[in-house]
Amino acid sequence: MADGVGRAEACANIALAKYWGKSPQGGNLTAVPSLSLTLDNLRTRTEVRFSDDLETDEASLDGRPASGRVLTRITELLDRLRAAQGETRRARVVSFNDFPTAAGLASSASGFAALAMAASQALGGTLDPVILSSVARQSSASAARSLFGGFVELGAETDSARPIAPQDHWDLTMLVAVVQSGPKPVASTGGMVHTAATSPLYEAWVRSAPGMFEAVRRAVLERRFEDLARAMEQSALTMHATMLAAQPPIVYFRGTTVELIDRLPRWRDAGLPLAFTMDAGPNVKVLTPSEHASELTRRLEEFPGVGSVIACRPGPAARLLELTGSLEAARPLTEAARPLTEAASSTGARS
Ligand code: 2P0
Repeated sequence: MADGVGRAEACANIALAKYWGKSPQGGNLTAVPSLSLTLDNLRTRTEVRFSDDLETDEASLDGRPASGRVLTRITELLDRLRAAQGETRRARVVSFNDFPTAAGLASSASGFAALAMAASQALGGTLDPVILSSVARQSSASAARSLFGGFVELGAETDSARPIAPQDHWDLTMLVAVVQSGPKPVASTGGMVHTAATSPLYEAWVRSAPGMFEAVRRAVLERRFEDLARAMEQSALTMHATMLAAQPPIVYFRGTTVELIDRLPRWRDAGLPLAFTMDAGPNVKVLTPSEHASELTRRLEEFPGVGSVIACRPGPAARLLELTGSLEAARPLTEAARPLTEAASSTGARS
């Protein structure tokens, strides 16, 4: 029932096989396929409330009013859903991340996934994750993947993401080593356009990314950690090499980033299984079988220049939240609908 209000929660995801670059077809389709892991510990909660009293959409993100490009992107997503539902009211959006935003992890992926689900619920629209994945993708391609839990792929020039293995497929932990730094120097969208326009390596990236994606995909499905490490590190480093060759170059690395990616293979050679990746920022994300997570966390926390380490396990699909009480305290609807004892003891994948 649409009463003009919706609430949803979505987890961020980190790509194991990277996307970087838009398809020439437009529509924010991606030039290369990507494969991600949804992370349980980096969540966005969003409430959308349509109202006759508003003349424009309003949004507050982590307690601060949104404006400029951020607000425009929110309005554009709402416009697509309004058009589908014949809705004319404007909306008030309240959203917060349950991870430290100062860590530079504020993610458009979890944000637009939660927004798409909450807004669609508020309008009485679809809750089909395949359709919501397409809605979110048009705003931010990585957001398409956050509609689903576990391991998720988004094909090149493909409208929606799809899950390839559930949350409990493989007991891995992703450790986010937060490298202290200022704000992001180049936003992703602009960085991709600039890379495609000026990097002589871009064509080679678009040609080679599908092979790396296939290697990551196979390693995930067969749970072969060494193969996964090789393919995912090559994917991240080839992506960054392509940006480094742009004119002027896009450099997301900081000193600590370089020190870490030099040290990590030595820890691996000494017997600690790990695989690293990096996104459009200086933080290093390190994947490891969960039995090695505490040892690796200790080492990362002691590493000079690492401010903090956030440990994440494979996370669930985006889901609706109870509409009663505060947004912060609202339980996922899937849990609220079940007896408390069952919800508390459940560790399995959710649909
Ligand atoms: C990824 N990244 O596959 C890659 C790897 C960052 C590096 O997708 O322009 O916010 O909104 O579609 O999805 C981050 O870019 O970019 C991203 P848009 P998005 O996760």
